[in-house]
Amino acid sequence: DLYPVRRALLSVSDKTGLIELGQALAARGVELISTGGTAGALRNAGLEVRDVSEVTGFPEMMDGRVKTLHPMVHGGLLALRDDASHVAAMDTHLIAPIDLLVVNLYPFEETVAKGADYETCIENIDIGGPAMIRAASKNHAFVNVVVDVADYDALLAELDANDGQTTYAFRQNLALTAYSRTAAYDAAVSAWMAATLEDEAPRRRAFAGTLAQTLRYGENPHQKAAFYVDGSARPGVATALQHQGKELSYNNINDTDAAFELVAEFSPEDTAACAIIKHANPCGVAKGATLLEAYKSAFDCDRTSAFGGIVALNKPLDAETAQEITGIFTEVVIAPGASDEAKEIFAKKKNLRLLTTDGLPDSRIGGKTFRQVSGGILVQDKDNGFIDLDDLKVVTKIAPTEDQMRDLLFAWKVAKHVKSNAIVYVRDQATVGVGAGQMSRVDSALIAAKKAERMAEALGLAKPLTIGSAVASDAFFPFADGLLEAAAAGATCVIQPGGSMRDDEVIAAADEAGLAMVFTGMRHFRH
Ligand code: 93A
Repeated sequence: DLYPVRRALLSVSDKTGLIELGQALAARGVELISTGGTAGALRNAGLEVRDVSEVTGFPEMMDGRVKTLHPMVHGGLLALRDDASHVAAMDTHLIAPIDLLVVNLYPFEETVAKGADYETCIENIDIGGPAMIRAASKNHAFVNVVVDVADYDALLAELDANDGQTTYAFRQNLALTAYSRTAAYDAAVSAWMAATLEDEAPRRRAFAGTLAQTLRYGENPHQKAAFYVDGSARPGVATALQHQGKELSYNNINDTDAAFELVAEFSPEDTAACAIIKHANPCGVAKGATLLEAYKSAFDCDRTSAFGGIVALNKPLDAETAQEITGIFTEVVIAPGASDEAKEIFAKKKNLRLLTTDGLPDSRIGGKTFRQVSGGILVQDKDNGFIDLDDLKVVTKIAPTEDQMRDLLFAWKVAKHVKSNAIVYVRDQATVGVGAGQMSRVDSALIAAKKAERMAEALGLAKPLTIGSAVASDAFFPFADGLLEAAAAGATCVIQPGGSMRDDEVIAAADEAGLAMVFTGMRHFRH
């Protein structure tokens, strides 16, 4: 299954490493064929190269839209070398076999990420490149196809190990990489068109990502895992810069994402905010006059759970906050920047990962979320739902005070990021109890209150902080029991979507318990 590489076609947009590769191939006696820009670069470096236009007998035309789309190229890539009729066809038409294809495509994803206009994006859809990649991949029995600069060295090593030939297994692996690349490329085009046309339902778009990182393992050590990125330039865990610490794990990436998306609900122009996440749920979220204050308040919500957590900040990490964070074991800190002093403090904690970004994610921005089920993928719009003061409807006899209203809105923003059923108690813009992921809303209310009781004991407080708190429920109370549980824990005001068949009962119970309650008209299930 060894097959020699005698002739190569190189056509690359990203010319990184091209000259070195061209030189290495030429030194191994490989004949080089190339498209305009690539040929020019090779020739400038003193290499001998044939132009594709000479091979095809056609000039590159229509602004380069048609350069390699020709039987002289595709015949050379697709011909079966061991099939008499294919060999006869090559002879008749003077088609020379191409044994190696090196292509990287027009930078479509980067062009979109830069926010280029429609025409520019269209021009950056590569046609000839994917056509050749797919042809060469199909014919991997004989042909090598390299689509990534990172694979140049492996190709040369393979040639050296096999006296100028490659093994079938090697070519097969290249073909897999190549098909993954063209699939991701077309998926990026599809996603861009869907976004451009604002296709309401995500019915027709394709999905794919590009492998960014092979992970040590998945949620558990016996599960293999990897991280794929969609190429968007959005600030977040996929684009963050890691300053120190071990490689992020599968769970770290998932939790860091949850933490950063949550803290991004709070504008840094307003005030500092901090979210601490465990297993994708917040165990403390707070605003504060400073990051330090916000972190301390968030930590005080549930100190037990915060151990080994992920901390997200909405402002650049400063030295004081960094110092405080190192007080307990934390897995990851993500922030839109960090001061040099803060970085120095963290440098002493080898296991702590620090990630910084160029800003916060835009919580109002659209997008899609995906979830795998047996036999399919569920796609939906990202939950970028947002409510304002004006959207709230007071349904009880008493209305919340201004301070209560502020805490209710804070609790609501947090509840959106808590797995359902979510119940969130808040005091002074800091969570004091979070009930997450229970199958019954009553249990979420109860668990959050219990945790607050335990924290009060730990902090040496006379009574739990849920007393006098604002409480949010991510979906309506189907019965009065959940609401009564919150009232028993000491909540004095409630925010919830409303819309239950028994809203009347729930409102009556609230009035009887002396609670102020507002309806949002919007639900934030998160499963
Ligand atoms: O416009 S194309 O889709 N038409 C083609 O026939 C074609 N063949 C190769 N683009 C085409 N390519 C692409 O040109 C390659 O995928 C590569 O990205 C680029 C290299 O062009 P140059 O060698 O002129 O820099």
